[in-house]
Amino acid sequence: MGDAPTLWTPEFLAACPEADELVDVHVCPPTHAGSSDASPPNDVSLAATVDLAGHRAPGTRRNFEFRKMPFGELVRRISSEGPGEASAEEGAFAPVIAPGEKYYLRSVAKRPTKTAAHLPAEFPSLAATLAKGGAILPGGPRALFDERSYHSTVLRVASEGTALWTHYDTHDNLLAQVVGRKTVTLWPPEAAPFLYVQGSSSRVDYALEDRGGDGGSAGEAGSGFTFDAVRFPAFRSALASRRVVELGPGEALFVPALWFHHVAADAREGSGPSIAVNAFWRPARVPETESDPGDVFGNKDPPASRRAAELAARAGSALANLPEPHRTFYARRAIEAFAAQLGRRVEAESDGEVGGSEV
Ligand SMILES: O=C(O)CCC(=O)C(=O)O
Repeated sequence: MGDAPTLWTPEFLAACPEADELVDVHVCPPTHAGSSDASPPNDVSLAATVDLAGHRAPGTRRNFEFRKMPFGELVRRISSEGPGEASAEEGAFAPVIAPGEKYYLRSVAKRPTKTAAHLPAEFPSLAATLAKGGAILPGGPRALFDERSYHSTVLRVASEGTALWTHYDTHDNLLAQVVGRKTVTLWPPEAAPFLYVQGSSSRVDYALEDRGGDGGSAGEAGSGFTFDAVRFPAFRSALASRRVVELGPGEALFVPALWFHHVAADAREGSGPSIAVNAFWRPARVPETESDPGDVFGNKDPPASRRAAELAARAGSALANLPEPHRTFYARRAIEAFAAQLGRRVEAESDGEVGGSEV
């Protein structure tokens, strides 16, 4: 990681050549940890989690506002004690939403809808300090990936106490922590059936306990985290496969494609901001034709998976006119043929029921 972990002080970052460049920052209202107000279902606006654009549940509103500000201003906001609270002090910034608000930057390219983020292009001076380590940037002597598979390098700047919704990415990822500490919780792809996945995100309100839980819904406490056990009972089955990793400055974690991850910046008072860089690249055995050229965030499912989903929908409608038990009987047969083609077998239901809802 080169000299970055020692060099990237707030003063260094606020005075870097890119300090005047405008960046799009997610600004989240103060969290209402421990609030007794009942939140309507699907309302995540009170959670301590930043629901970055692509990871929100369909039909829910954002729990942040986008605000353009110079990079140097972001650094000064997240580095001051209690961001936004010091607005009365000379030189401090007025809150965007309210005192106690949180900030999160996921850097993007200058033409964000056209190309993926590339740290050496958007933050050349910061990239130069990382380059010596040679593991994170493309072409580095110790890079984990072939340059032809490279997708993007992203700067992540987070206020203390912010967390990202549990999600997967379709690309392999080296998450390099430069400043501050964070906890990454990982689940393997096989845990997907227990994670209530919609799009690329789990809908489970998973929260580390010292971060204020899940806004007052029925949680399962005592193991360092809470989740809503009433809405998400099957999540319990995912717990054994969970891996929890603490990352500190100068440490990096390989997050394989399709592994779900929940990322939480240190929430302890005074722990300060978390700053990380991650490199995404196409996994080695995924052919280039399975990458969507318009996938600037590295999280679009491959074309093959979209075709498979369309064919599955057509298979479903092909059986729609059959009555039960014919529909279930032939659906099961189709599933068995599909599984056999992939070298898998469909397990028989242990209770032996053949009702229409079981397939
Ligand atoms: O470190 C972070 O802030 C988020 C990392 C993340 O979600 C990712 O690398 O996909």
